[in-house]
Amino acid sequence: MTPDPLTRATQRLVRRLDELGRISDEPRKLTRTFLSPAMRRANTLVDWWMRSAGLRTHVDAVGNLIGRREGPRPGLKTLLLGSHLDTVRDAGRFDGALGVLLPLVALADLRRRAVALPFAVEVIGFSEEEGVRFASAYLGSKGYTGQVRASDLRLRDAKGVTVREALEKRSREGFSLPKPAHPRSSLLGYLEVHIEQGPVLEKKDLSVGVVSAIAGQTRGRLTLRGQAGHAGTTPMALRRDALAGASEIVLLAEELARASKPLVATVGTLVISPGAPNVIPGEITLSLDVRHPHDANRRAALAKILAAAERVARRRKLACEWTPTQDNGAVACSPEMTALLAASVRRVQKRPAELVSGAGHDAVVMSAITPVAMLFVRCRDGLSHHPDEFASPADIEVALRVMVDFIERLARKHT
Ligand code: HGY
Ligand code: MN
Ligand code: MN
Repeated sequence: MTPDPLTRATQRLVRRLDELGRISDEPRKLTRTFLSPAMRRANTLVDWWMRSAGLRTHVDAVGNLIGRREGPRPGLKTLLLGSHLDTVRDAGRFDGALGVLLPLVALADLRRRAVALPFAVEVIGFSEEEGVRFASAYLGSKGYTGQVRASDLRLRDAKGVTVREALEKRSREGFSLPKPAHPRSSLLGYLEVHIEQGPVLEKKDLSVGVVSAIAGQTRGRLTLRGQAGHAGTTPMALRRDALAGASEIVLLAEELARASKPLVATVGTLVISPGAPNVIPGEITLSLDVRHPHDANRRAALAKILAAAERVARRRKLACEWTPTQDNGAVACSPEMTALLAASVRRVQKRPAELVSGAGHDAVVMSAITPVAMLFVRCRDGLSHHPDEFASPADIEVALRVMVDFIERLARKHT
């Protein structure tokens, strides 16, 4: 018995996720960062898949890969689908990639069945969402929506290269701040499919759920400056050890977040200078990531953490400097689009589910130019930002069926 076309499409999609998941800047682990060689190779592969789904493709000024299928006549609105192609370090193969590749097989199925869509469709593979290289997320979708600021262009990576230099290097005709890809009036909305990266759908034993809102997040760098010195000859009482101070602050941030659910606070990177076993650390830069569904709570928590850091620094005679690199308010998904998506979930999965996203997504940035909706897909143990990240073919097939149903439902609404 020949398998159902969407079951076959899911098998193709899973093979493509595996193939894309092998394109990395690092051996034996998946890492693809902004404008890297692996990102260029990933764009080349996904470009081919976009074109084989009948889309016309181009890469924009900030490296986003865009595939477009025009509507039956000029002047029709555009439905935007997509997610990001960059990854964190030692990543899983579903975060971002699923939301770029799944729409391609959905559009291929609609084309196979000659389903007429009374709108254009654009699938976007954003070039940078994770904020790994420049510690500030969403450079891809900010470029697509005309929200890149001059301050973004001044951010420097670990080698001291600025965003502007990185962008100018890739485009022969120089770089200017990109305008929005589309005016708000020309857009129907943006739908992003993404793994949940959390435990809720697994607990409810559901394949998919719709997202009601995306938590706000603040990221930045906290630099502590003390005094480097000889590990063997400097008495403990005379030390101004920046790493010891930073360690206190990491635990204070964790303690405060544990006491203020659903606040989360994370120190993900620590740069130690001079960084030798027999030298007292003179300078530390730690990254701080603070998130909460309500902006006032996030801002209050950040202020508390920074005040505690100041107290530790004063007691240890350290200089303390905070440099914010990102600040995004919480975003509510479009009730209209989400209701339409929930109707598709009910038809395919029979049981709806609605959840808040603790993770940030390109939908946060896209909400500035158009209504947004998100479909979450169950991932094993809620694990993500880890090579063992996994979404099952059965759950991916449910998400594919929901997306196809959603697009047809939207088409009927606009016919
Ligand atoms: O960090 C995040 O929330 C997302 O995975 N970029
Ligand atoms: Mn991620
Ligand atoms: Mn993601």
